[in-house]
Amino acid sequence: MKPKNQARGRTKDAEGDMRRALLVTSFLLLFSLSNGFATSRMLHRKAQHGNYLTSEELWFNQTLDHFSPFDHRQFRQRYYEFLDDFRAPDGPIFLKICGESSCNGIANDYISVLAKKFGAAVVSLEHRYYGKSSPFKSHTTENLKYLSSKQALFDLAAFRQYYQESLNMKLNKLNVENPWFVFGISYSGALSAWFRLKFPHLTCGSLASSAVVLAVYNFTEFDQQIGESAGAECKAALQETTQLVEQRLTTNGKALKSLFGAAELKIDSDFLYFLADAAVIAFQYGNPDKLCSPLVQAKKAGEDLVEAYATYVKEYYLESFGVSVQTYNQQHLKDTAVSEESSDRLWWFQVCTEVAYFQVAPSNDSIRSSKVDTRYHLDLCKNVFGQGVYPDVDATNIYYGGTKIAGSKIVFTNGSQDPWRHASKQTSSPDMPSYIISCHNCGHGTDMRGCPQAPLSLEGDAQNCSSPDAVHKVRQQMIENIDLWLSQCQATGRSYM
Ligand SMILES: *[C@@H]1O[C@H](CO)[C@@H](O)[C@H](O)[C@H]1NC(C)=O
Ligand SMILES: *[C@@H]1O[C@H](CO)[C@@H](O)[C@H](O)[C@H]1NC(C)=O
Ligand SMILES: *[C@@H]1O[C@H](CO)[C@@H](O)[C@H](O)[C@H]1NC(C)=O
Ligand SMILES: *[C@@H]1O[C@H](CO)[C@@H](O)[C@H](O)[C@H]1NC(C)=O
Ligand SMILES: CC(=O)N[C@H]1CO[C@H](CO)[C@@H](O)[C@@H]1O
Repeated sequence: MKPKNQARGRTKDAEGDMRRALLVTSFLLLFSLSNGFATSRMLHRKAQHGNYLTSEELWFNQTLDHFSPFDHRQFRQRYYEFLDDFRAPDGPIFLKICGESSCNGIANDYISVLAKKFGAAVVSLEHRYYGKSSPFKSHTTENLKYLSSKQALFDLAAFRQYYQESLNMKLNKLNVENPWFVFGISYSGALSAWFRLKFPHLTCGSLASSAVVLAVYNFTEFDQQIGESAGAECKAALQETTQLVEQRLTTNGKALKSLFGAAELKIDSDFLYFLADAAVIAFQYGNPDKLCSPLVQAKKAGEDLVEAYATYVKEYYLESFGVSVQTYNQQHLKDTAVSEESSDRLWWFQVCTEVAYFQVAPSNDSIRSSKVDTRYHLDLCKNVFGQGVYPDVDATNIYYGGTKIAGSKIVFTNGSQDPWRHASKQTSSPDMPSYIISCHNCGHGTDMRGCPQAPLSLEGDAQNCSSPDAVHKVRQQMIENIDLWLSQCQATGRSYM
């Protein structure tokens, strides 16, 4: 039985989604990245064909507040299903978790290779509030009170039950369960690990790719990793650029902001944060040379570093990568209208309440301006959401365990150049193997997305990673773990209810 209320989805750009998601990410993380991307022309130059396995929207009635015994309100939550490779009736079901951005389909990354290999169905649920899955007509702070990872995990559990039941009806089978496996990258990677932790009876295992499972208040390792990923020469050029920018900001800030196409950023620290993020993205998404080559060259030629950086920011970050400057504008973040650009505000709300990951400048040797500090982030939270909104990272880490997560059957992966990896699980433990993929352009979610990640590599093709072998080796481990855990799940002959 197909759920009702199907509507045809607009075909959108999977790369744009990715960008939207993670950036935000960078401001979160992540990726799968951030905003303004409704207009992300960039990646559109490339043929869009094949970027999604499906973008046909389906709808599910979801409970608004899973933790109230009195409130029975519901909202419509969007999801997708891809059954081309499904080995009916008892093949596995891969739940690919969508994170902090509009989820416009099931992106054609490495999941499609895995689905073929395992004869799996792939389903994907949009995260509450993002994209078309908002319970409210406006995103006032009051209305955001049901936006949390805890509610989102419960959404996934409820959806998983619903989908299994409707599949059983469709296939005319009773009380039998397919083996499920959850996947996610970045914040959704954390959700993937947490889902297995909190609902172990609902999934055979989890892939937690570049999963930011540790809520961090002052995330200084983030900037430090950028320095390491950049290497000595590029790092020095980036630091010199920051110094020059800080000087010019005091003498002629207006002209400086215009040079970067960012005149709308009235708050200096918003501008400095924007400039920091623009550099981050090169390492996070596997294009380090796009930033470092011109900058190091300019330095050697005695050219103006600020000019060289502005060219990178405009041509690569804004134009090609497709980020919109307003992502960094607190005025925009205060906008409570519901639209695709809401992701910025929504992710900041999660940052300001649950996970922080404040990307503050380390006290020594930082790349970013020291003005991007703890106070900047706290002021932003207060300005955008009101007094009293701050991230209780301790509560979050008590709830999930941080890097001491007491889960099982979770694969953690991280990319060597990815600044986010310091919020991921660092070491292997019994039943929770952790792998690092090391190469010059291995970044966020490289195991699932290959490199570089902008433009998108179809099926997560790893041929353009500086060491495709490093990626292949980790993928082989992933496949072995998925295979083992699925078979253990089937062996126990789970039957339903
Ligand atoms: C969701 O709820 C609406 C309103 O109650 C109802 O019309 C619709 O059939 C429900 N959809 C599904 C898939 O159950
Ligand atoms: C974060 O950094 C700020 C500024 O350096 C400091 O005041 C605060 O104590 C730090 N907080 C934590 C939890 O490390
Ligand atoms: C500051 O960073 C520099 C360069 O990495 C290093 O040589 C120096 O020891 C650091 N100083 C402190 C106080 O950590
Ligand atoms: C790898 O890089 C080459 C040269 O830039 C490009 O033509 C090709 O499309 C890239 N392949 C993938 C899978 O991204
Ligand atoms: C920074 C980080 O998370 N690194 C870890 C990635 O995974 C490998 C394999 O477990 C660890 O050795 C690294 O410490």
